Amino acid sequence: MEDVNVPFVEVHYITIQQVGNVPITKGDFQSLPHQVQTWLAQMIQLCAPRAVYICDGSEEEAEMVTNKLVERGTLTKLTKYENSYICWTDPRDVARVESKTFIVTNNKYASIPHSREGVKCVLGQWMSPSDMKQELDDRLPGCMAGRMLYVIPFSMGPIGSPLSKIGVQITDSNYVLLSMRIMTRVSSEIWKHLRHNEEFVKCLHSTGVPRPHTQKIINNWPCNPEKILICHFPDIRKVISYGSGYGGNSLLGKKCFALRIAGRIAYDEGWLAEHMLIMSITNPKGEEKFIAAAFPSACGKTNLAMLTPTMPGYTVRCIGDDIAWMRFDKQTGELRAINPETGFFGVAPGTNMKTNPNAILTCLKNSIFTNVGETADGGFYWEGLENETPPGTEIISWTGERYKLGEDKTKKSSHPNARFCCPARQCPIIHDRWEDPAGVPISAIIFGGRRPEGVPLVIESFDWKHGIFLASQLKSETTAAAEHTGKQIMHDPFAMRPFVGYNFGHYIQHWLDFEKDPKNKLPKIFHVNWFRLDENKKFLWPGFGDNIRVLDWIVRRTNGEDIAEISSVGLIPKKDSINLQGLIVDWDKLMSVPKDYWKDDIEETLSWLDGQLGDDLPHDIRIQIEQQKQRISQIN
Ligand code: OXD
Ligand code: MN
Repeated sequence: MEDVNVPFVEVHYITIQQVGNVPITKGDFQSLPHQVQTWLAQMIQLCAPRAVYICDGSEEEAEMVTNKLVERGTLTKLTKYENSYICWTDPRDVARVESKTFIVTNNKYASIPHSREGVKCVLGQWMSPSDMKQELDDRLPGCMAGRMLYVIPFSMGPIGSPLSKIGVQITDSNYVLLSMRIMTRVSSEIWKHLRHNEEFVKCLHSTGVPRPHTQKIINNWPCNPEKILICHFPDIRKVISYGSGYGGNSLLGKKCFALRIAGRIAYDEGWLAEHMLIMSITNPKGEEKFIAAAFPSACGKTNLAMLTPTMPGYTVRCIGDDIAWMRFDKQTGELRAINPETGFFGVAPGTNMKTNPNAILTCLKNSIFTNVGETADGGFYWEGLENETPPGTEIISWTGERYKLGEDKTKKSSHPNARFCCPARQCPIIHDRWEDPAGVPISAIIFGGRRPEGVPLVIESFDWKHGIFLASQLKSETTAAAEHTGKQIMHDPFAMRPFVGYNFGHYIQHWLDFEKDPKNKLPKIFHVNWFRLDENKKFLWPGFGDNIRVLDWIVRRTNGEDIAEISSVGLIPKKDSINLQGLIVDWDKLMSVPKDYWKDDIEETLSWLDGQLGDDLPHDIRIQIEQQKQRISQIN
């Protein structure tokens, strides 16, 4: 496809350290790989920054940028910790903006499925190249005027690993640069790994606030909320993001590249890019198993990935908390996974020494906190830290309000989607193989969501196809990670609804197709639900560290133990086959499969999947739905 969004511009080669009339203040433009020079020269002309800074990933660079942001008031040092900073955004820029996120392809149905007439597709949004060109022509020319353009070379996955991919992000936000340094591998080494004409993922990001400003800048956080646009060109491996500085909208290595673009690359190349944590569990006999698990945003992936087991003798280690790139090894048939990221961008509220001590210990240095509260003595604070913070402590909330802890319970210190951003290597339980270029072998894949009603604690799929059906019917209560308001149960198949970069029907078929190669050792697939409520709206399951009990059951199933029985929705644990020592739980309520609930659920699931995917819904999934209907009708 033609490179639609960039009007052809002549590349002015190039006086020393100058592109056109824009000076290069740092780095050697001419030593960059040729394909990078060509793209950069076009983008520099288009965005018209005041100067260009080619990042090398060094500590001096971080120090220089941090000092600048502190001077300007975008970051404030948290004096309680080493090299850590707090940042409050413009309150209009606090979450991923799914409604402004698009996939651009010539063929609409390469991006989104053939939804039935009258149904609004929520599995991706498509825009035509010509419409997107208009949108971008309205935004990009001169969008960095008066600003520095940073060039960030980065690798998703260990630099040089055959499983890794290279990207280059251009941004006019130095907050984004600092965060990218935590979340990805930023280094001038990257240039050496880009061979002659080799493809790289082109990522352009602008906050959309050229100088002189025509709008008031709030909290020293430049953004242009009315004009936010996040667009993906999977055919040409490119992302353009405009108007937002926040998380998944602006750290383009994460959702844009590692899920939407990489998902499409994976489809083309025969592997998987998934919204999954990766962890290992070692049992008291010393046997270790690796698990990948997909949950919608803000459903506790980070907590699960770093779980502190309540059962003695078990060890959990973390490889990643958000994204897994996985491929079946051609020789051994194992499914091998890497975490392409190097940091955690976790939801802060609710995280504490009880729910996730390892996350707290990870972010005590070299971290950036966004939209959390600050204590008067230079610490971070958010809802959930009440029991670890003395009453009366003075808090400055993310909106700048001062109050004393405990005096007024209506005060909120943090935005519900406030985040910590910290280096994975600082995690006390990071696995010593977390950067293994060959990845780790996955024995089980778990899907889960927040399901207050009807859904048992754990279900094992009957087989691969049924597992993919379990993933296709994934639903969850909405959270604050995106712009949705109010609590509603939303479909989120594979926990990928906001993140898939191509036709969702093709995506499901891609998963199904792995069964066709007999060499592939297919992991077992499970569905879990930590969030079932009783009639008094109390959680039936304690969750957090006690989830090890369910993981233990899952691992024992991967070893073939006879501890499962058939239900109409899948295999569920035989009575008391989960170790519940020391817990009081209502097993029957936790595991029950209420006929009426599931009868409605399967009808609703069919109608939703059929409406969304139309004829793109794979035939195998329709068969699974029919089989489930029959099983449910047979419940007494
Ligand atoms: C995230 C998300 O930030 O899923 O990881 O929203
Ligand atoms: Mn996520």
